[in-house]
Amino acid sequence: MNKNAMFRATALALVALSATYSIADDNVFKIGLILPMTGQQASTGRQIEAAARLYMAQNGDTVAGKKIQLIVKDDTTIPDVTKRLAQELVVNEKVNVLAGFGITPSALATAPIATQSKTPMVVMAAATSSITQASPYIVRTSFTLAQAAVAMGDWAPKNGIKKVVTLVSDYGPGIDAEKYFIERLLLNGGQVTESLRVPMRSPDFAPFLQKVRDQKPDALFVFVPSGAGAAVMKQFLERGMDKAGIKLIGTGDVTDDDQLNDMGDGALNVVTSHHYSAAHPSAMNKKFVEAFQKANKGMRPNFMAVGGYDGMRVIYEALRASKGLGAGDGLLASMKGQIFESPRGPMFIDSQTRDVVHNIYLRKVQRQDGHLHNVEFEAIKDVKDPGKHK
Ligand code: VNL
Repeated sequence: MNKNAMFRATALALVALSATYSIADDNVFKIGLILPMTGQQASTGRQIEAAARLYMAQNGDTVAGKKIQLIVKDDTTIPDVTKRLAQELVVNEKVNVLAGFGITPSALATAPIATQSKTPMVVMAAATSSITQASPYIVRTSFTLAQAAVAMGDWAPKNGIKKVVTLVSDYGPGIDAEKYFIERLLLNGGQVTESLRVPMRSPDFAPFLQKVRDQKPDALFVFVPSGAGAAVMKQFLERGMDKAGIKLIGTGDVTDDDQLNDMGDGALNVVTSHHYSAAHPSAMNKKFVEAFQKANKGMRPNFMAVGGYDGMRVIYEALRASKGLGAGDGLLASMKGQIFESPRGPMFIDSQTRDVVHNIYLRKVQRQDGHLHNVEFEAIKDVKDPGKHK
């Protein structure tokens, strides 16, 4: 081999080596963000990715001397795919944190991987109470259906709604919403005449709504996951349920800010309970909404976006507090107990449960500056997940 060829061979070998080493580069901190970017819950992935990128654009991509690398993977809304991607991210990419998780089954499928690999797992969307108990490495920045549903179970009977039919998506969060809403409604002297469950995949609400119409309750309480609310609203109005005197109530998933403005005047005055509204009147939220819309062709952030934005905050500050030591247990310890202002209002991560504690608001759909918004009119402060004490 002549000198030149030898030099080239060495250089090539060095390139190959550095490619291998870059995977375990101590100066890089990797966040594996697994989201439904396609499939039924694609809007959730779109919102969370946009929020994570906004957080990075606003706060820089270097923390405690480490370069933050965001690796986004599409689980196509299929839990087995979420699990496989998490495994690959942990084993091949050596990610420091797993994050995202659009639906409960995806979060539950991944929990054992977080436990085995001691990788903190930040749940930014999924909202069944039991998720945080599936691994001691899980921290949640979204919300729980139990938190939101209890607030509605208190509000409705005090506001003339006594006889209710419930209609929920037939899986974890829907079953939590049903259970906690009913328990509270009954306690307050209300009555549930029927509890309906619709399949989570490709639901057809029409036959269920017909049944509700015939029963003429004071209200229909609904939980459907983010992205399905517009279909419920459309069929509710098409069947003239509102004209028959039946009110639509629910957790804020049904008047999702991602879709609300296109639902039309039929959505006016619908009351829901939730932790986030794009119309939340704080300076921080106004700034957040404006920056989010500017970076995303006018897209309005919804509660998923806020779960993603706050999840990034929890990760950044944990890395800062653990002085750049991005290893599992230290990072996890610095996630617990974080207390800060979110665009949703004040929030903290309960050190014991690793779950989010925040305000739940009662909101009514109204027109503000020409757009439909969930306008908050009452706040219940510092709500812990009621699902933890059962
Ligand atoms: C879940 C809960 C998903 C609430 C949602 O939208 C939601 C879940 C995708 O835990 O699967 O709005």
